[in-house]
Amino acid sequence: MANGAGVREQTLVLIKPDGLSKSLTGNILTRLSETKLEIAATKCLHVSRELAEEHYKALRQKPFFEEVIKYIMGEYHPRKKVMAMVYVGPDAIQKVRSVTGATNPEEADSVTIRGQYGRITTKGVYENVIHASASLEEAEREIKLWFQPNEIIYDLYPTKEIEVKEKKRVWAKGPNSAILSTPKFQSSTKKTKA
Ligand code: IDP
Ligand code: MG
Repeated sequence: MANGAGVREQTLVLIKPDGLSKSLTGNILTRLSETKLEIAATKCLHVSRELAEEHYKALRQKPFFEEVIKYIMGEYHPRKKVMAMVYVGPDAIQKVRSVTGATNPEEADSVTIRGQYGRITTKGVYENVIHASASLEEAEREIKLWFQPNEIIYDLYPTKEIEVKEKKRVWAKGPNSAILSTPKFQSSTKKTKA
């Protein structure tokens, strides 16, 4: 559970494909900025079936599971992607959940993000434009699922170093952003005051 006592927490936020397709990114970020929390990581990505099923594995037995998987993969929307973010700060989980609103957009308070922008489709999917972690445990699992340690500006959870031999795609010409994931960058961020 979230501790709700002003303790620093982190939470995963996803702007779902309906939010991106309806060009609501700015509106949603503005609403989230009311929390005064800090963004510690952000990226856009296509969601694979594997990632979608792992993210929603607690819902595997639900009758709407397949629809929710297709929804988060972008199969119902022209912008087949998700914007993933990590928000950090006091009571982050509860603060983001409260501005997000209830799961069912018809039941969500009309001043919340889901109440303002969500809808239920004719197929019965709750298209509620945003995901937010519901507990400390869920936040840890989800942040580790959606982000690598080097993609987050703070060391939120313990890490270890492993040797990997991998083929990597880099820019064909010009400066190489591979420098961003070198240990030098990491150690300089460790010194950053949170
Ligand atoms: P949450 O997103 O508020 O944490 P969860 O129960 O974790 O709610 O459900 C994950 C997502 O699955 C919801 O955001 C919504 O898109 C979808 N969903 C949940 N319950 C239903 C339902 O009863 N019918 C249709 N879709 C649902
Ligand atoms: Mg949930």
